[in-house]
Amino acid sequence: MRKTRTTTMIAGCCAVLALTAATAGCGGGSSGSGKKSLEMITGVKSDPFYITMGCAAKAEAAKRGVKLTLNGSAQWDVSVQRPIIDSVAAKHPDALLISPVDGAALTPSLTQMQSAGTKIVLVDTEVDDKSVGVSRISSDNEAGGKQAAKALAQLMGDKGSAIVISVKPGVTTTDARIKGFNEEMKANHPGITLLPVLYDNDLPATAASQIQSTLAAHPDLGGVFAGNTNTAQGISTGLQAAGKQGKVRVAAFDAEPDEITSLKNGTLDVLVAQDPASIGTQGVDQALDAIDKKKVTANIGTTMVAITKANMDQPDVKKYYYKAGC
Ligand code: T6T
Repeated sequence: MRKTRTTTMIAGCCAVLALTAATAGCGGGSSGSGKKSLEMITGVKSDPFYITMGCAAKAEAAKRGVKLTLNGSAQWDVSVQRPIIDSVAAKHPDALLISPVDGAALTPSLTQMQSAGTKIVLVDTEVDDKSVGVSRISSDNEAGGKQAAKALAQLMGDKGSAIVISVKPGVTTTDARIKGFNEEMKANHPGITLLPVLYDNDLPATAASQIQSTLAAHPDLGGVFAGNTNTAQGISTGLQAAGKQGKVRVAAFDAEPDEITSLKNGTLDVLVAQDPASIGTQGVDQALDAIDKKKVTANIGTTMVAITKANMDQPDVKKYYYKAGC
């Protein structure tokens, strides 16, 4: 079923995307009796987005009187996440909340868990096979990419060249951001030339060297879209090393502490912040509803906010800052 969305925009680049989406869906349940066991596997355990999501999920599980065990990969890599899935599968949990690091490679492992009775809830990223998972909870990443393009084009005066640097192909969230960004630029900003997308494997050092080599090849570079936290960190470092901070405009996804610092010092211009806490909280609730054979919501879209220097101190914006710990 299609998501239903309402979008409320505020003028200028301080737009708030209030994307709420929900569709009714039906999900089964496994046991329903006794102490429920929930497991969570996030994309990268040191990533403040996933730390914020995990903290909220733990709090919701405690409030609901269930045990939630947090797991996560050391880096964004299928070969690292797959063994974690397999070790969690061996525990036969009632439910697994997972951010798969690839849209296809991990599907067999998840299908096997689901067939064995574990309820799968996809939080943030998802897999391409729509038969996997009783609920999918994430930002509307395509809309977020579109918002980033609008803000960057405005900052660039709708002219010059821009580049997207992101994680790696096959990450459903960042791929959707790039899609939304490119479609907006192509449809409404013909004065901006898009350079080929670069991928940094979620490594800030790679993004830093990529932005410096891009500047060397394109001295007129006017704008950058950073697809996530680590990419934004690397771009910020690279621009400062090249003495271009504040000269090349940057729109970035996420709002982890280093990005907030870079927004303050003018190296980054706009942050499209997500609501990972809401994703984590709703993930627990959907998992428990599925276990208890209650109705679940198949697709849930959470809100995002565009943060700039102008609005970053507002309380209703600060609540979107990601945490580095619980
Ligand atoms: O942007 C988030 C998340 O939504 C994405 O799927 C992967 O990267 C982050 O965790 C930030 O590093």
